[in-house]
Amino acid sequence: MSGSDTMVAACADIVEGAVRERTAITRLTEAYPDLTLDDGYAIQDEVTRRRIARGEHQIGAKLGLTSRAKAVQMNVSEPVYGRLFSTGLHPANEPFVVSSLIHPRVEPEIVFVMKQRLAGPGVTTADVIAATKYVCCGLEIIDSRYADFSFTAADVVADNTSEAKVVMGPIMIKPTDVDLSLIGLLLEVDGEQVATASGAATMGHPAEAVALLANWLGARGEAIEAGWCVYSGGLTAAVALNVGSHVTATFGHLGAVTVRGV
Ligand code: OOG
Ligand code: MG
Repeated sequence: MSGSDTMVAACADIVEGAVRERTAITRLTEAYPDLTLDDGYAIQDEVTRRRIARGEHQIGAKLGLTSRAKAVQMNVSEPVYGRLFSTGLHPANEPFVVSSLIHPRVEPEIVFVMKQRLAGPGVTTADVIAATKYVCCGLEIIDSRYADFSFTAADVVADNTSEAKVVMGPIMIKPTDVDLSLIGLLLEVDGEQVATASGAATMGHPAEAVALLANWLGARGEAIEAGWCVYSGGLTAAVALNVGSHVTATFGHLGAVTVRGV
């Protein structure tokens, strides 16, 4: 093992320990101040490799920090990506046990379900739309393993971009049947409006974020695979999920999706 392999394995142990113990940790960049974004992805890859070896299945990917609202809230302006697993699917309408995670937050997203494999370079928004089977709305339940959700881009990438659970909305439509940039969104907590946005909040068009992912993965010899679902990034700042409260995102054309904390 090279020095950096040792570091990657040590950081993967730390991140996995936090998930297992449901206990927040300090940023990896405190112990490893030189940690780069590439190191972060190497750690994410190592944890992914271990999860797959334990029998989990990757079902898709997620973009992070693709909207200004998220970049401002997290104080990280660099878009990033993470991986979604079969174990992360949470059925719509089923109460969510808040104590199963460290400090869950919820954010509204537009979700792409792919019919064709897609890999860069040169993937455009139009290519993404052509390769998409349908789009729906969704809520992502994120859970940073870092105390107070405080991290750098390298830290959050090493932590699989706070991946925990995903909920999919009820209505599937063809991406050519709507202008995804103009889809409106109302986010409510316990019936009170907390934010509004439109699809354009993620990089001007949610498919633009998916194109970015296809180009990133292509550069690494990977791809967005047919059948994957891709969460294109929170359109608003994320909100805390508390016991006894519910978070509802209502989208134009795509219906509404709720998570209720218990
Ligand atoms: C990082 C995950 C960001 C998004 O949609 O922007 C993300 C975090 O905010 O903890 O999933
Ligand atoms: Mg997200």
